[in-house]
Amino acid sequence: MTSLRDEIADGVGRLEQLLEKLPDVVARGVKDRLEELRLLLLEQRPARLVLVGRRGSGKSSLINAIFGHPVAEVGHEKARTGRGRWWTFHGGLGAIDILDTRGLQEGSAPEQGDSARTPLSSVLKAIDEKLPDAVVFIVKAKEVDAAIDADIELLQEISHEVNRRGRFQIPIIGVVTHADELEPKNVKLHAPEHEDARDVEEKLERVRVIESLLHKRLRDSRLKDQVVTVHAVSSYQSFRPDGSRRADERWRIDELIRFLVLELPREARVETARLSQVRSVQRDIANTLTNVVASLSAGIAAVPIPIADIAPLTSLQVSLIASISYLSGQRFGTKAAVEFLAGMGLNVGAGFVLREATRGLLKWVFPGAGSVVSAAVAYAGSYAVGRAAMAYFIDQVSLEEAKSRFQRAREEAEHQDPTAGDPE
Ligand SMILES: Nc1nc2c(ncn2[C@@H]2O[C@H](COP(=O)(O)OP(=O)(O)O)[C@@H](O)[C@H]2O)c(=O)[nH]1
Ligand SMILES: [Mg+2]
Repeated sequence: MTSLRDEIADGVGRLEQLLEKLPDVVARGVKDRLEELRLLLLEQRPARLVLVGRRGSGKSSLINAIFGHPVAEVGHEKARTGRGRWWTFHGGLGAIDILDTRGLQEGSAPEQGDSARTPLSSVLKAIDEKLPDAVVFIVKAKEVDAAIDADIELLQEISHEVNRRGRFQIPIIGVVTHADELEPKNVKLHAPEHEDARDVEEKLERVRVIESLLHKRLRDSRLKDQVVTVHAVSSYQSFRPDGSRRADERWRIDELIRFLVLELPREARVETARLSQVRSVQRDIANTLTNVVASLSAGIAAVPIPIADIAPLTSLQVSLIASISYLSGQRFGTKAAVEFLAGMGLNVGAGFVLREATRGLLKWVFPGAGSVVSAAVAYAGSYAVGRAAMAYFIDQVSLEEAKSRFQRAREEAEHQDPTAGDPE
């Protein structure tokens, strides 16, 4: 049995073949979009992050804050062996690969010897194995003005080695943790509605000062062109022994995830947006997917192809639905997508068969289409399918509402000609 992913790969492959027949100028734009889609949908992998931060700075807590549930052990561990190797953290919805540099900044020796000669060389070995996507530099709010020179030095070394191997400037994201512990200490940043507004403002001002201090330190280093942002957070969550959450004092983690996902290569975006369960981030990615598929559809239809050849286009739309459902946390290509299609008025069998869905979708999205589908209609159809799927899976509106969003989106999009240049 072929998986839905195989079918998507097959669909993308068939589109590529179709493009072979087209003049280069026409095909180029479409090819770029197809490549983007391939990276987003077919080459998915976990994000690879290097975490640089001292013991107790909040590395494990930050990982848990991103997942929203405990995946990494928080607490007082001794520096132990394993420095300089990749760890995969699995949540219910996805994974992140972390290169732990723990031990490099710390005095205490690891419990067991490391085969590599120096601590840094073990990190370099790990980098040879897999190139990281981004470096996350973690500093406790109250330690920003303490001696972080050595940490920045280490950051420079790691980044230099990554740059040399990958010939790209690895993005660096500075994270100030424990922002909640700044004065006035008892003012809750995660629940400011119960606080005196002046107290909150005073605390926020301190947060901004610390952020710009760290930013300045990084800007003054050789890393200045690689620093994407410095972002203060609180990662604090508390879990009961049974794993249920006792306290959630996370603050500005959503925004951090947004910065992070934007810096990731396309292959790692869907996975990370999915596991984070941050809707705004999922919406961003779903939007990108929808726009790519919509312009791809327009590009394909702009080349007059007979209606019989429109199948790759509808299979693209089914892929879009399945992918948005996956992004939202559903299992890939299962019941949820079928329910959606059925709810939209499509008769799909119990088993999710892409070709069957494709045939149904054809009639639904292009009712009464003549011998060709125009670029504008193709664009609007795909755009509306994406919109409806987003509304249903990410914003969790009813099927009824998703249906009316589909109609509205299609009407909206039909009035824009996707192939037209700028209006005069
Ligand atoms: N108040 C507060 N405590 C935090 C925060 N991040 C981590 N902690 C606490 O700091 C301690 C060390 O955190 P941990 O994640 O184990 O640090 P690691 O050694 O860098 O992995 C733990 O007691 C965490 O609960 C934060 O943002 N705010
Ligand atoms: Mg830890």
